[in-house]
Amino acid sequence: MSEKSRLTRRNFLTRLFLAASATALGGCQKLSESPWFVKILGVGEKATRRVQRLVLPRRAVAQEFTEAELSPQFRSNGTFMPRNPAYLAMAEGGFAGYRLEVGGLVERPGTFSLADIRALPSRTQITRHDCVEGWSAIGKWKGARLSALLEAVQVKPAARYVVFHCADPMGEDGSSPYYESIDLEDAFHPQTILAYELNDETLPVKNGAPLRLRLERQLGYKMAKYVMRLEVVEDFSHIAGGKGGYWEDRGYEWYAGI
Ligand SMILES: Nc1nc2c(c(=O)[nH]1)N[C@H]1C(S)=C(S)[C@@H](COP(=O)(O)O)O[C@H]1N2
Ligand SMILES: [Mo]
Repeated sequence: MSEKSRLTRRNFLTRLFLAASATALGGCQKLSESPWFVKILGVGEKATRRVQRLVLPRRAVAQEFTEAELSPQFRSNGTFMPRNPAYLAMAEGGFAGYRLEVGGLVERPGTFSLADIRALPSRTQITRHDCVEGWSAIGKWKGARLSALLEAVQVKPAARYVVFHCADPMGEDGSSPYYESIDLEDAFHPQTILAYELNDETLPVKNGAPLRLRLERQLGYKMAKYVMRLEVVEDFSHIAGGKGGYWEDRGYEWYAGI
């Protein structure tokens, strides 16, 4: 989705909210919590998020499409082959040695093979991916529900975010691995999956093999590819640049709602 249409949608949501606040939502509980009405006028990322969460039901799902609407190809963006010898060796071996590490604020930290992940409750969804660079593609994804994995490891009460650590070193000198983070509300959303299939085939390396995040109500850069480790945290300010993601550390918004 282009910057312009995103802004238009943002304006649309703001207007929709303002209209709703004058009428249907007049008696809403949330409105009686008041002064945030003022914050909406601050039209920052937080305002967008509040408007989106208010206008759309909290658990709203992103639009899903039919097989007929699939893009002929799902392009690759950003890393298409991680410059990481350990990753490349694992890819050579068909990812037999792959283990997803799950740790941080969980009762039962552990590692999961691809077989373990495929054994978790799954979801298949045909959705549109929107990159901030202005291209979109519709793809069919199958993966383990992140909620099922988080239930298996038992998130501790202090937990607020899930951080995804990836195999691809970024930057000229490869010193900054790609990473991302989402809050628990998005982590437990039914369309949030750790995908291992794209268009009915094993996820290709160019799209993040063996496991990548799909999170359908945010922009493409949130959808970490080559996920190696999940870290459940209360706060991400101590990680890398402290802004919650590789691109966030370089100025992108942390909440990239669409
Ligand atoms: N690890 C990792 N994840 C990543 C990226 C990346 O370079 N490395 N690029 C992001 C961006 S900007 C987009 S648009 C999507 C692209 O996913 P695709 O390659 O399957 O099209 O992955 C996102 N996740
Ligand atoms: Mo992107």
